[in-house]
Amino acid sequence: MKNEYLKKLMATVEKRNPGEPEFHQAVMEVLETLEPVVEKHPEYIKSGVLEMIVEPERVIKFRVPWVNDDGEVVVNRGYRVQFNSAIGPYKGGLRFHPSVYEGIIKFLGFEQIFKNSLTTLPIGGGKGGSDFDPKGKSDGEVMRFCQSFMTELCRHIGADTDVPAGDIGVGGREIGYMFGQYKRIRNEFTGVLTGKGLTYGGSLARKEATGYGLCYYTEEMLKANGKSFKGTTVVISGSGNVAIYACEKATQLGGKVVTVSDSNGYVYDPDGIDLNAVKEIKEVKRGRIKDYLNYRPGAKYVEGGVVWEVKCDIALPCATQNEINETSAKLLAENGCYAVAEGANMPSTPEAINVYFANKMLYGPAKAANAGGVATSALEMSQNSMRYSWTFEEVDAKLQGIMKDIFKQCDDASKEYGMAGNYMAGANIAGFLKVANSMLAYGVC
Ligand code: NDP
Ligand code: 2IT
Repeated sequence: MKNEYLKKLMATVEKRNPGEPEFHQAVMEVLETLEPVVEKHPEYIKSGVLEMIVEPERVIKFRVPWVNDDGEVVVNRGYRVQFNSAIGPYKGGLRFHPSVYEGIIKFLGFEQIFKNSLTTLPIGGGKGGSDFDPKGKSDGEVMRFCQSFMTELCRHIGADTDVPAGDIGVGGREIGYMFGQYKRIRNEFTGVLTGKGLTYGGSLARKEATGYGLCYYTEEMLKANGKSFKGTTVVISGSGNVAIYACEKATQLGGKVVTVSDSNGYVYDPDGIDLNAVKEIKEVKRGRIKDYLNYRPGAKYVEGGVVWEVKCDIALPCATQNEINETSAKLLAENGCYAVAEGANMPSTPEAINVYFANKMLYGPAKAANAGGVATSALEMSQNSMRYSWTFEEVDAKLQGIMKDIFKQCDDASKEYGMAGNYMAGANIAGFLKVANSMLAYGVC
């Protein structure tokens, strides 16, 4: 980064948010790519928009006490970062994972601002969660935790204020418990959460949306570069919500997915992943991916390995942040992988991204490529406001249109600022401009 103003701003962010490397990483990437924008438009500096955009509007941090099955009191910590409401109510998921701390929620909330802006829909940026670990907990324990979490969170959110959803560790079961508690305390039935069950206001295709959207975006990116999913070998990490539906759509589009993983290891199935087996292991039994061998004894399980060592054409990281480092990125490049598109948030380290560009790989950044989930959440909000629901086909068609539009925004912005093909810069710039122009209209606030 050469621009003196941006360098100083970055130093302030680091000083003001000590011990939060993921947040620094997310801000650094955006500020670096905004360099040509602020040079062409000094009004974003003079108005203080950049200084305001890196500071959350509000950070809420709270105690979450609950009782486990042994009758012991357990205390977790809850968070909601209401980052930016310039273009709509705060919107973003809740993550329940032991690694959650303020820096993780801030990085996710910051990225959400630009992602949500790219969706073309009126949603601001927010994120929340807890260091609670749902793994190995009974349904009763998860319910008591979710109820306690919502007992505090409910005073800060609302259908026109802040609308949480799922993320790692938060799926349909958790959303159900939280929605039930919100409804009970506030005595109102509104679209305050998305990702709800279909019998109580959920949208068809929300469950599939992030993974499907990722593949629609990737197909657009491939098409713009004379390629497609057809006949390719695809490597996917993770085996949760995003990974499962990315696997389903990539297969439907003609790719062969050969891996899925969890935090213990990965499976390699040269005949193509049997998705019904993965769905049963993960969505029904909440088991480990190692159990895949019970369904397909011919597959290989690699304990502690990373999927990036498997030869592929296309890589879709769908697990967690910084899961592809420089070494893994080099492995991908050496093995002939020519496209990486991110289902997870910030799965590539800055060094890995440099490897993609150095090897002229196509790179679909998270903010754009995984925006289909939150976009469909916004469609759920619309349906809740109308007290109406669209068919699966209607929602899926809207999702496809949105992902096409997002790719076009990335492509156009990258060309306008002289970085054709750098969709990361394009996503950051296009996402920023809509929010920044709204903030300019509001003045200092
Ligand atoms: P899930 O909880 O459904 O699945 C998460 C998957 O990633 C699991 O397979 C999990 O393995 C693995 N994983 C999680 N943390 C780690 C870790 N530290 N190391 C290795 N593996 C890990 O979450 P989602 O599928 O919803 O989310 C996956 C990613 O996609 C996240 O980055 C999330 O922020 C992002 N995302 C999600 C959206 C959504 O709509 N759900 C929308 C946009 C982005 P294990 O079971 O062993 O923990
Ligand atoms: O990272 C994300 O975009 C999500 N976890 C989905 C957020 C949402 O509000 O649907």
